[in-house]
Amino acid sequence: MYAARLALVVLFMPCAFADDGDPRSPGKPVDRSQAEPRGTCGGGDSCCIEHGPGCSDFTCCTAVCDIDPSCCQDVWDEVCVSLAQDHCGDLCVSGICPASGDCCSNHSSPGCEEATCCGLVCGAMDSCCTAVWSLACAALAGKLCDQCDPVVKCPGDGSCCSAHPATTGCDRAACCELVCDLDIFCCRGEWDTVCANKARLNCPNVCECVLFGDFDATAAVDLLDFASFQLCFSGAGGGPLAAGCACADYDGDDDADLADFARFGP
Ligand SMILES: [Ca+2]
Ligand SMILES: [Ca+2]
Ligand SMILES: [Ca+2]
Repeated sequence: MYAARLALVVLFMPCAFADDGDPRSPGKPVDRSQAEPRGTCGGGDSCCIEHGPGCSDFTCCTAVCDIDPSCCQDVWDEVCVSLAQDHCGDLCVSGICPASGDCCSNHSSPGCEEATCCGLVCGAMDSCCTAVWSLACAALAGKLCDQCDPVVKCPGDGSCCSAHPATTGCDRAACCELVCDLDIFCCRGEWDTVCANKARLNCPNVCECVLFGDFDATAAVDLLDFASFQLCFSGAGGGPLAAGCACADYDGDDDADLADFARFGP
């Protein structure tokens, strides 16, 4: 009897495994609609702003995706943000919004005066509503809030080393980014003398060379300068620059690579 029963089990086992390709759960179908969305919860950006699927607060994310699985499968869009505002307690609601201070520029108090913008920024970065409205908060407002002037992407127009109040940003990418990280006004308002001074103090090479590529200060870039550029060339991932090579670094990231060479014109 026992032998007959065993034979029956062996006979039917291949059929039990055959319908499922997953070796971890033989015979047990995987419910993908439940299994996959959870993988996107607990990482990535805040649940309170729009971005790709899933969000950083695991509990909030699973609550929202239980209601609308597309928030974990496709994109975390405005519907998901709205669900998070309704179903995630205080996560996306800051009690101090609105508070005093312009949302688009930094100030020494928490929060800012436009409620929606204040809530969006604090949803993405708590400290904007618990500590001070820092440059990082103002920069976030530039991305998230309609009323803030857009932040000019680097490089912009005009020399990094001198003021040009009519334009924002400056022409050397790495230097432009470095200065705007220190002072978002330089990429939102105007490139004033404060920005130019910050460039002089903080950007390697850019303000040490009067004319890019003119190593011998003849006010012209020629084949003699090209020979100097070759000696200074640090290659991809190279740097820091050797002494006397400031004129070989166009973008101010302390190397002389192909990006710099592309701007070199003897
Ligand atoms: Ca020259
Ligand atoms: Ca460079
Ligand atoms: Ca470089």
